[in-house]
Amino acid sequence: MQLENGLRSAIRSGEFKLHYQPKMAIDTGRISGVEALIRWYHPNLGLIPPDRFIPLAETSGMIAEIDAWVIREACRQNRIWTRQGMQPLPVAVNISGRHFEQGELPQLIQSIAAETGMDLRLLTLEITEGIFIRNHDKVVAQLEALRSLGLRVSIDDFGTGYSSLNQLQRLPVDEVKLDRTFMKGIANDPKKSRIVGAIAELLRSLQLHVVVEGIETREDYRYIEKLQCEEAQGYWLSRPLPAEQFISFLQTHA
Ligand code: G
Ligand code: G
Ligand code: MN
Ligand code: NA
Repeated sequence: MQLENGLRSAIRSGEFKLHYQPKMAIDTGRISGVEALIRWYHPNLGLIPPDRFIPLAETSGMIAEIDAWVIREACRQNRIWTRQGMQPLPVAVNISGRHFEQGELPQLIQSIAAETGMDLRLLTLEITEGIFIRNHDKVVAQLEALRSLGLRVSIDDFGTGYSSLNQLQRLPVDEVKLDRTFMKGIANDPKKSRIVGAIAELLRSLQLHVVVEGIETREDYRYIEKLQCEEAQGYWLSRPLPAEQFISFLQTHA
């Protein structure tokens, strides 16, 4: 309850911050994009991770407001970086299934783009497989409306939920992020690595862009480098960083 009350004032009080985790293009080794991840700096409790407050925000009706803040902040930051002379960098944000179902995203994003000047071709929305269980037609229609704005849609945590590869073929999405549980210990587990290889190949045959998450070690990277995937993300490259540190990371990596 206390946390819930705090959540209500957190946006107004400026207690949320975005951290940024880079993604790397596997063919060139260059930084190809970034995922924005929310953090809550609570005045008394300190840093609260999203796992602890996003579910609460979903059940207490605050998730739409938080997601809107995240999208706006990510776009705002993206514009700042571009104005500072950085190469335009694609940015991905996580959208809660609860919020997605409310159906207001296309309008919201259009107004944020108008307000911030964001080029929507640089924006990716990460959604999870769960949203496809209910209201399939409505979900598909909304995805099409979103993609017609120029942005990209990605299925996050792929492989942990309910969508089958068969279903995936009918969904208007651009990208799939292979869940990090597939990567855990991959370098020492031939069976696991064959499974990941086969899934990546299938996704590829559906013309989907594949991101592998949870690359924690050089050995993990060595392994997935050989697969037919486009991008890698994980602690091996970098943890999620505050905006200022992210810029330094980019400068040293380039
Ligand atoms: O960043 P971290 O590993 O702590 O994220 C934990 C979970 O919280 C992940 O599933 C991630 O997708 C989710 N998450 C992180 N940032 C956001 C956000 O801005 N909005 C939503 N809806 N979920 C987020
Ligand atoms: O569900 P989603 O993919 O949005 O969650 C992203 C979260 O995963 C980030 O908040 C980040 O903290 C976490 N993460 C990113 N890279 C790694 C990694 O290499 N290993 C582990 N265990 N977690 C990671
Ligand atoms: Mn994500
Ligand atoms: Na994920």
